Amino acid sequence: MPEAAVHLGSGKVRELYALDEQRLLLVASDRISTFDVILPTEVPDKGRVLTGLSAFWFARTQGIVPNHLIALRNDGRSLECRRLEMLPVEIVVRGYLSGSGWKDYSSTGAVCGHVLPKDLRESDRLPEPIVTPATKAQSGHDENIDGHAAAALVGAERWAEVESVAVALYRFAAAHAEERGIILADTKFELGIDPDGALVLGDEALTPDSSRFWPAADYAPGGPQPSYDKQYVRDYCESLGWDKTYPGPEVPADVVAGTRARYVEAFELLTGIAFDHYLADPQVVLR
Ligand code: Q0Z
Repeated sequence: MPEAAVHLGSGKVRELYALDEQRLLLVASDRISTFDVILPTEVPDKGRVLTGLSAFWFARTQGIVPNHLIALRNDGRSLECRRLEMLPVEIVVRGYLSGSGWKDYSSTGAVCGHVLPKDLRESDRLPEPIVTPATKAQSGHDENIDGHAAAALVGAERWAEVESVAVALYRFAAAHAEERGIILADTKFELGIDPDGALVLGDEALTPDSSRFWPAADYAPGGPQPSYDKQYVRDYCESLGWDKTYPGPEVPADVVAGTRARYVEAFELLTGIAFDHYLADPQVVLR
């Protein structure tokens, strides 16, 4: 008899279980967060969209770097994964200047030690993608560090490998997305080491929760861009004058439906697979 899954921890919108010594189960819920607060209202199938996208990318990037995926469960929201020794840094690759990258550039002209051209605007495309590591701070908010600090944490040789793998993953996914009308502005990877000492891509990959996806048709540098998936929820919450502290507001059905439609649209554009087809047979994303 297989033993029961042991709950190891909760992320904002995901749960982590141990299946045995070597395997984990990552389960994506339908919870949604905005302005770093989990809302009391769920977005139906959001967890399936994220899990399906992660599995899709894992299947297509194996030639760049091996990943932790063992199996996609037929609930469409759970991934069986190999247990890794996770690196103590998050690897963000940025092709555009947004979020904390824009903030740091505005005040210093550089992001994580990458000195950038002088005249960039918010959301501008960068001359080349940059790797901007961050440490997983206790406070919850990640702290950007430079490549030297990252190399000190994981070793110089390993860091060089991480940087080259991360840029290759970003270039592959950004080119794929651009052909489908979506800008991949930036994305966060979490990598780990397997028992043989090999670098392995873990966690979720290239989802709307770990990335900034922008609709290419509306791209207008010089200010912040609307988010592909969460913009309805953000706009609704802003319209309430909510102070962005717990508890967040309930979200009305039309805003939930619009948000769900955006997640589904992102899934369909990026994968080329009808979401109903995924629900009927999740394994389609692996083929
Ligand atoms: C991922 C996280 C979540 C809470 C640990 N393959 C792996 N090996 C070892 N550790 C992890 C992984 Cl993916 C690992 N997290 C992030 C995910 C809920 C925290 F679903 N933590």
